[in-house]
Amino acid sequence: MTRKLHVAAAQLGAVHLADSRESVVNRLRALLAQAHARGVKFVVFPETALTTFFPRYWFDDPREVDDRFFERTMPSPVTQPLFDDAKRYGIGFYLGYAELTEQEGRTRRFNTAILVSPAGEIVGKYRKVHLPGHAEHKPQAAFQHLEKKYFEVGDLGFRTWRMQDAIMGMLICNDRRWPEAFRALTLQGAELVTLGFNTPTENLHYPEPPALRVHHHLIMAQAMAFMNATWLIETAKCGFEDGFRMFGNSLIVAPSGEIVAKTVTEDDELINFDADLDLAQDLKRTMFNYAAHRRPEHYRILIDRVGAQTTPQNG
Ligand code: ING
Repeated sequence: MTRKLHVAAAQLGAVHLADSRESVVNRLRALLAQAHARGVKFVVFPETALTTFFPRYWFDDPREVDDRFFERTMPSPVTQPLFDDAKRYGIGFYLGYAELTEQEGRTRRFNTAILVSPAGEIVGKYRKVHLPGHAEHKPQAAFQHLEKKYFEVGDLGFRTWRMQDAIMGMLICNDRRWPEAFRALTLQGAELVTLGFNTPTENLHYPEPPALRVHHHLIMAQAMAFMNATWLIETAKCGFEDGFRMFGNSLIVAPSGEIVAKTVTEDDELINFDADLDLAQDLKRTMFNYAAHRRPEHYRILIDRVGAQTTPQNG
């Protein structure tokens, strides 16, 4: 008997600076209702789903950032209705948000995602490890990418949880550019990797063709799913947020590396697929049988070296 899980990516279109959390939660609830109507049982929402992608802005007053964009409790009164709906529908979900917490006697800020069970309980938490961008103000740039300013590197590592008869792992956005992240999860048995993203259409560092950025997103998702023999759901928040465009292309990718569903708009859009969680069995038994084929004794450099150092054998 195959294990099936009807999954969905619930993509969000633009969330503007002026948009209230209530208005965003209502949009998330509408997507959840759509998912329920289609018989979906697990939904992945985007990264920082409750607010505009605020790392694109420099704010002089850190208190303003904390008050406008971070969540001190989850669920909160404004997000509780989403949890209640999911519980009523019996749907599990992944939700990305900016987390502010008092930990070890100081205020900590993370780019966070949680897994919430169909019973409405928070089963797992992940804090983004790979923070892209910069910490200093770039006044000449068309926009900022201040994740290194507003967030700390995640302190929870890469972990998996059993939920809805699947072993699930969580990542966030830039993590999808680092193979180490997927390997860390699938070495723990992950068979469904979930990832929300907010990816600018333009590259703030140099004039990279926007189509090339989407191409990179598509090839990474297919490659990471296949090379780790895992299902992969990647959900965008996208569209023009106060004029700053981010691309969509939310995806559901099978362990074969095949894209089985992709969004076609930069708006609120639901894509879904009834996933066979045992589809990867042959791959895990043969081609990507880690225990049979991996040679960690030759991977030491992956741990010992951070940046590239040119060290040819012949000097
Ligand atoms: N966004 C982007 C991402 O990794 C980025 C940042 C884009 C970095 C393109 C490098 C190149 O998709 C987030 N939020 O990580």
